[in-house]
Amino acid sequence: MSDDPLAHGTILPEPDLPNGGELLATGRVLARDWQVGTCAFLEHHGVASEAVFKRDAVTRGMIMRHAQIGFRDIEKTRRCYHEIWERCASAGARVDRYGMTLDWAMGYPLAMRDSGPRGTGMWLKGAEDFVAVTARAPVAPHFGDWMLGFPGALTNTQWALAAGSTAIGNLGQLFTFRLPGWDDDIACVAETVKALGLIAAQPVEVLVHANLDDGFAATFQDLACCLGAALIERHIVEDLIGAPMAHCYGHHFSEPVARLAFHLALSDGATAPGSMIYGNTTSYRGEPAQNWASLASYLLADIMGQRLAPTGHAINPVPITEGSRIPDIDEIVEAQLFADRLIGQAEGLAPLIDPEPARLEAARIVAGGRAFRDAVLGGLADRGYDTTDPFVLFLALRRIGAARLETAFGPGIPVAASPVRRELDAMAGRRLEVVDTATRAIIAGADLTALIATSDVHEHGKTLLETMCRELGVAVVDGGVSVDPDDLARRTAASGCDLVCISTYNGIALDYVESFLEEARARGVMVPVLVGGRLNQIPGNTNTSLPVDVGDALGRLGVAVCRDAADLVPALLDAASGRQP
Ligand code: B12
Repeated sequence: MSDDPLAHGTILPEPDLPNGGELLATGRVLARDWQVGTCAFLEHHGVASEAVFKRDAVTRGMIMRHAQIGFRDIEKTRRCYHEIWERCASAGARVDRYGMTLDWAMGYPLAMRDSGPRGTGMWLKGAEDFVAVTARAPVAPHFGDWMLGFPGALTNTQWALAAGSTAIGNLGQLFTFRLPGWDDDIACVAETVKALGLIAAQPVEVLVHANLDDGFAATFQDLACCLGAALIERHIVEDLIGAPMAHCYGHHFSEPVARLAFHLALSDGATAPGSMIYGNTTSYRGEPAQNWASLASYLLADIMGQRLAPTGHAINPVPITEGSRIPDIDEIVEAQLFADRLIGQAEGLAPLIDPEPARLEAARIVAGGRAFRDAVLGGLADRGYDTTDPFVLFLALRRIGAARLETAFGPGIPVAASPVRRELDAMAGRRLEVVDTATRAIIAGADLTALIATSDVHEHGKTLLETMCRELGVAVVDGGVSVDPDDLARRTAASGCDLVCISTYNGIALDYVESFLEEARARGVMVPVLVGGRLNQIPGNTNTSLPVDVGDALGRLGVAVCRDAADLVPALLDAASGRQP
């Protein structure tokens, strides 16, 4: 066995993995029966695909606009597909594309969808359901979440194509997302490669979308590695598979210079055209009025970016309520009208802005990104991976993960530090500076161990708690990301930890904690449990689209309900005091 943690035999030990070429061929054959159908957008604008529309928009100096929709209630989604477009139009504004938020249940193979867990999104049962939505208004349908990257990838892609969708994703999720209870990553990648074969064989251009922030970009420490990841995806999709690649970024890009710099870097050969620029949703914490300022700040950077280097990306005015729950129709319209006015006003503001610092940072990101791409592809080839096979590359990258890729192939000396890491360190610092010396001494002296885990892909809360624990002299056991409740109970029992911290965001807080406690009790685990994040859930047996807070119910289960990371400190103090002789 090799000492190299990235050795081929360590990362891909299975003797009979599927062959990428054969998977692509399986997908291509399906293009005889499954081709891009029509939808109100393609008909109204008389274009063959959204890519054509995007290039035309660039030529005309028009900035596209994106809105994210997808309620659990399909009728409501159909209604809003038309209503948002109509209300924007009657106020003289446009909405050009909708990102459709599918429920995670749709990521499972067809046969498992009825019995699997449900999230907060929309669930379409077949091609006719897709068509019934996209026929409602001349807005380009983009199907991204829970499509590519999951065992249901091929089925969902067939249905989306039939409904006239010419932007399909979300390749970013292939690298990081995990369906609850689903451990077969080979099926996730194999079905995705088949779907990409089908997309590449379409008679019109179908953009393969990847949201970088859904993938490795959220956890890389350096923006050069984020760009490098985009370049690697582009190489696999365009050079190896033959489909056009379109990138999206934005959730985590809070600093205007870094945001604009990343856009300029991406426009230098990584994506053309781009899908959309996501809203800087991590900046939505606080009162509504404060969040409006965040909306204006990131939109302005994105509008300037499209003026300086038009890429066809649609800008995305995310409603300010997004920080606390799924936004409703009125709020989506409000945000669109805000963006429309801002685009007009940005004309007058442009001369006040000096893009030079962003250009300089972009040049560093481009050089660092290309070096990272070459180091990753070269490093894998040297280790005997077949880097001409998309299946091998996707599976290897997913299994290696962001942290190990960055350590092995990253720049070493930072090129452009990622804003996420800096923000999390600052959040930890603010909470720790008020902890007095006596408290610190008690906690540090108690030799505590905390096991920290997440129920889903959101891992910033976990990183924040880990940073705080280390600063306070508490040992950390990694309980995992997107870990199932039974696995978490097993890890807790094995770890001998003094307390468990669960960070959960996907609207399943109550179900998740109940199952965890049941599994933990069965294993005789009796340690304090802290739960934080987004503590809500859609009420069972209803078709309501909005989750409700379940803090009280969680409290009744006997766990510590934490609304802030600062709640960690008294819990550690209790655990430490319990340990005092
Ligand atoms: C960043 C983000 C993402 C990133 C995550 C990147 C990553 N690798 O971590 C990406 C883009 C990948 C993402 C994906 C999704 N997201 Co998201 N995301 C967010 C966002 C913008 C920020 C959350 C965050 O990390 N905040 C940073 C942390 C540090 O701060 P905080 O959340 O305020 O937490 C504080 C406390 O709660 C505490 N804390 C947190 N956990 C714990 C635990 C303990 C024990 C303690 C003591 C304290 C504590 O620490 C913080 C400081 O006090 C929120 C919206 C928002 N503005 O909050 C949506 C949000 C959480 N996401 C949401 C959703 C729906 C999703 C998706 C399901 C969407 C989809 N694509 O289908 C996917 C998840 C898919 C999956 N596989 O699970 C919803 C959840 C809806 C709900 N439950 O009501 C939100 C609220 C957005 C929304 N309104 O729709 N997301």
